[in-house]
Amino acid sequence: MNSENCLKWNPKELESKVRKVVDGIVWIKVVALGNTGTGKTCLIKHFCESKFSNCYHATVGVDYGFKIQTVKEIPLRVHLWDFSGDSQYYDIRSELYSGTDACFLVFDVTNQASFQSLDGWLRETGRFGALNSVVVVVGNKADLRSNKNCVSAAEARKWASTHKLQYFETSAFSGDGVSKLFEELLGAVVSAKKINLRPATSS
Ligand SMILES: Nc1nc2c(ncn2[C@@H]2O[C@H](COP(=O)(O)OP(=O)(O)OP(=O)(O)O)[C@@H](O)[C@H]2O)c(=O)[nH]1
Ligand SMILES: [Mg+2]
Repeated sequence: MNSENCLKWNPKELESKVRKVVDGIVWIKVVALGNTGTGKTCLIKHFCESKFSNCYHATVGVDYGFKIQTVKEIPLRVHLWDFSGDSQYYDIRSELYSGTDACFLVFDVTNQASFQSLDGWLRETGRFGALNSVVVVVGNKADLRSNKNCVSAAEARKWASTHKLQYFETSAFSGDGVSKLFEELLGAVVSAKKINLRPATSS
């Protein structure tokens, strides 16, 4: 900063400008659940950074990501809690559900066991009070649908509708369906919480 800019720089004015921006941002907590290896981390990485990795590094306990996303003209600071699907981390997960605004339950369309586990994940969601949040079901790895013994979209949709949940199909590999998933999930949170554009506060 040169001396001329330095003279123009007013800390109070700057603070008030920053406060206006920060005050206008609504914090949303989103939790990813589902068996190990279903692609939760990859989906979050794709949403936050538009990246995909073929390497599998199992999440240890919990991971975290965030992204500022504007939904229905409202800037949201989306906090993504990426829970490990491993049962050994149940105690850790149980401590971290509070304040959840939305959950997405992920299964791998090529893995029947991960689909059958959805009942258990839904029960866990209910046990920790997160059923009051927006919950959706995600069939991930749709790019591998040509594999044998896949869970059909019809079967998955039926399970979701039995539980009054919306169903999405995604591929974290190709990115198909990922934006739609997060747009609709966050849109539902905005509607459910009746979030409106906050008027800018005066300094
Ligand atoms: N082909 C394909 N592979 C995927 C997709 N999503 C994830 N994978 C792969 O599946 C493996 C597991 O993905 P992760 O995102 O780490 O799985 P996770 O659900 O976070 O697993 P945990 O952290 O153990 O609970 C990795 O090797 C990914 O590259 C996808 O949509 N298509
Ligand atoms: Mg993970």
